[in-house]
Amino acid sequence: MLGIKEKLKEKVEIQREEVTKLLKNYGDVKIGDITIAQVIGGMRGLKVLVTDISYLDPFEGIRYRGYTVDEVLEKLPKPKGAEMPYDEAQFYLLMTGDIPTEEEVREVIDIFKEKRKVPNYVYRVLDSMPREARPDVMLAVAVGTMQQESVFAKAYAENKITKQNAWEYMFEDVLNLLPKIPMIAAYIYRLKYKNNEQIPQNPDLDFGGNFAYMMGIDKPYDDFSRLYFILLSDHESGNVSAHTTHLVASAWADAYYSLAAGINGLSGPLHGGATQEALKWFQELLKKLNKIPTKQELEQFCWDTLNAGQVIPGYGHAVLRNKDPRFETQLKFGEQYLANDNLFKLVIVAYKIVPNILKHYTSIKNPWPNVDNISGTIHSHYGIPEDFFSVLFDISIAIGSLSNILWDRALEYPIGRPRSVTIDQLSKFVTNK
Ligand code: CMX
Repeated sequence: MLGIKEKLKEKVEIQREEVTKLLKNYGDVKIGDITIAQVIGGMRGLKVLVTDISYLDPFEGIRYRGYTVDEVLEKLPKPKGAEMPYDEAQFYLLMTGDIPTEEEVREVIDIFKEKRKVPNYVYRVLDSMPREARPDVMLAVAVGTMQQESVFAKAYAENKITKQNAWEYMFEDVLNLLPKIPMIAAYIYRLKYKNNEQIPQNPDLDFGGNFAYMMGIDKPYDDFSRLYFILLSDHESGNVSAHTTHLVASAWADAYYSLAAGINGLSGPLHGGATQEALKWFQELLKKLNKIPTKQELEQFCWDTLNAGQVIPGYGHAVLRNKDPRFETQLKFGEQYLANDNLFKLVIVAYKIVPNILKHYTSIKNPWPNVDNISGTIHSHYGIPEDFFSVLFDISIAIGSLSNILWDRALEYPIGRPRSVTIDQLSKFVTNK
């Protein structure tokens, strides 16, 4: 068996040749045009990034290295007795493009276990932060604090890095950093919400299983953690957090700086915060009626939201034009384990009614529930407070973003630096037409 590093070495050589060929022979081939609406509209729809880690098909949904959500859940190896695959297997898939064998995933699990011990100074920093600090701020601070561990930064300072070997140092940083993220996240959770009563790690457990264990939440939360971290691991590299991580890394910042930036990028209410908004909407509805609403009552609540000039959170998508398989998969989990939860019942009732209203009375392009529609309901079922949701999302994006920046280094992608225009220049462009 080739170890993950050797396998990557082989793949990096092949992909480098491909990129060199494309640049040398076809560098001036046009793949699209830019409109004023796209420039002003957050580059929506513009294909200006390259990544092989995942691809978001507007109709099929996300494909991780070419595999659909269902294929990933079916093909990746699972811990004994578990229903969901190892997150380590998803990491292997995103990194190498291959579904790992049991033996291959075992290597990653062993490496992760060996590297997951968090330096003591990180705990001291976290302990000294105000208890009011948001948990995702604490996570970003912890990751930034560990930057001094960066093998890449040290090698750079010692003039050891070349364009050719840069990815190998990045790889070491990724392997050192990723297994620590759920450990730190669970520590922050217990520090903030459980009176700092910490639960030591369980050396027998995997990435997701150990996270659930350290959080102190019983089965099947271990399986939900594994599932959630896989589903949210990557959604192309254009979303704010993945894009931020990539951009910061493009200036040859190490994995610690880059991921800390990505964690900050996730914090906004329009991105990582949407899970909270969707949960709040369902909670308000339940509180108002104190029961599962009838069709008419739910329709009225939708109208109240729309008439107040607000969007209905948890519906719609900037790219997807069909049902989100990440919603559907969590729905199946909920049907199995949350059937008696009133909020979950509400998610199901709303699924049958809200898309019809949005389709007929707004200009929404995709009326179906998105991934954030349901995640918050499941998190809250397991007692997790709303302001911790973005930390759960951060653990997931660490898997995808770190895989992305490893490949950015391996394929020697240059620093990101788009140009800007002024409004005046745009106006002149139109009058000159
Ligand atoms: N409720 C009501 N109206 C909505 C709507 C919703 N959930 N989603 C879109 N619309 C409206 C838009 O406001 C827009 O109206 P105007 O034409 O009057 O400006 C119109 O429908 C067209 O919007 P769109 O092109 O379909 O959607 P966008 O690409 O502009 O925005 C998104 C996408 C997700 C920001 C938007 O659907 C939204 O605000 N949804 C609610 C918040 C949410 O659930 N966010 C999580 C996104 C999940 C993810 O990114 O993964």
